[in-house]
Amino acid sequence: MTYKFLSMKLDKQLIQDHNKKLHDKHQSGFSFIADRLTTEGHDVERILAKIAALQIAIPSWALGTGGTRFSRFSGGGEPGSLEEKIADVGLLHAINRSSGAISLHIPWDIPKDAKAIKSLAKEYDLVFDAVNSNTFQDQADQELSYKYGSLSHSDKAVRKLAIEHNVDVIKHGELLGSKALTVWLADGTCFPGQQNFRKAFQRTLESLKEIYTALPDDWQMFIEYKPYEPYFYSTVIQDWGTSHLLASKLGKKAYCLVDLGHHLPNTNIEQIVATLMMEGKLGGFHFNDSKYGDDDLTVGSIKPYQLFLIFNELVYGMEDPASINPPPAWMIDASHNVKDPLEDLLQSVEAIKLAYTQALLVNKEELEAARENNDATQAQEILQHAYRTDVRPLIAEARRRAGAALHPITLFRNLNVRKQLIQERGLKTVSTGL
Ligand SMILES: [Mn+2]
Repeated sequence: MTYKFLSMKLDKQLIQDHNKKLHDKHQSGFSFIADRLTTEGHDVERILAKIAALQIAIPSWALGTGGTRFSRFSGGGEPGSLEEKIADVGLLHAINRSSGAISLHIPWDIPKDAKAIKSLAKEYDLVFDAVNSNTFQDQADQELSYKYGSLSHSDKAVRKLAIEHNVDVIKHGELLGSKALTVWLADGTCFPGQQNFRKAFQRTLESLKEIYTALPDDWQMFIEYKPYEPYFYSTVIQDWGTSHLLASKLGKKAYCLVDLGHHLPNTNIEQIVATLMMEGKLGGFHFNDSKYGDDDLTVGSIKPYQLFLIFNELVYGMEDPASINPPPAWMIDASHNVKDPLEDLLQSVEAIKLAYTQALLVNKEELEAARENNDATQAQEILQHAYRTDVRPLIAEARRRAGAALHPITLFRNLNVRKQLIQERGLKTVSTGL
């Protein structure tokens, strides 16, 4: 049985069989929570529809085993081509019906035949999310180096190369139906005095302006920020303020992108989200989790309460009728060094949906009243009442209705997917780009 055949078959038979086995147990759990929420005044059908509608893009680089600065341990059966990466995301989407988009990294995933790749993705019911440029490493045939920066480089010729690369990425994205370019700039310095901060910013702005000019009218540009790494003294776009400054100067198609791992320890990310949405400048979101830095761990594995608080602001921003913020683009941006990447991604999507659903349960009117009365105790009670609700049966029910699996990880394991992938692709594999 080939992998593709297996994936195509999942919808119709294997998932139904899996769901049938779990039906009774699921039904009693779902009835319990549905009754409770109805008693509390929630519209359960409305919540289920919202859960089902939330789609989270999977990046093409998250399907293989990642590594650290020291080592990389291949997990086997990793996708060696763009076609195989699409098949992997297709499988995830068939299992959870929540990962209906793939985000490509250029030049790791340049389609040889864009039309064929687009129709392959369509077979799996996938669309193409934001395309990502890469000026953080030199390509084999590259004459000039990004060692001392790309869009901010002191040499105009290097900046030109980086600009042309980004324009090229937009062209690849257009052929696939993408509508956004994500720019994550690694540019920065390792030592005090190495760079003129102002000049670096201004050069970056000038470079981004040229890229922005090449951006189609119905596209968005997402500007990601990060305080350190790969350079350890400064980065050109170090924080949301710098990202916002650039996005504001560029124009209405430019937005900030928040990556959860790109903050210094204990940063109040939910407050950043609130401010950016208030200004209509939150374009995209990269999910992961961390304990120390940009650890790229499974979403919700370390700080699920923080994720909930962030979603509380996201939901507030999305449901506010006066909001001027467009619907943000959701993507997982994580690395998998220990777990099976596909299992890790299923867990991450689940964690995002849990936090989202819990945020939907927050009683906004009561919370606002508590705030107006400066009642900190009551505000905490309201938030944690939602956070401590076990919403897993709601998410499972939304999946079931969408034709997906009640318990994705169990199904993934019962199908022996990884064993099959290893048989098909080999044990010692390295996913392209990793
Ligand atoms: Mn990111």
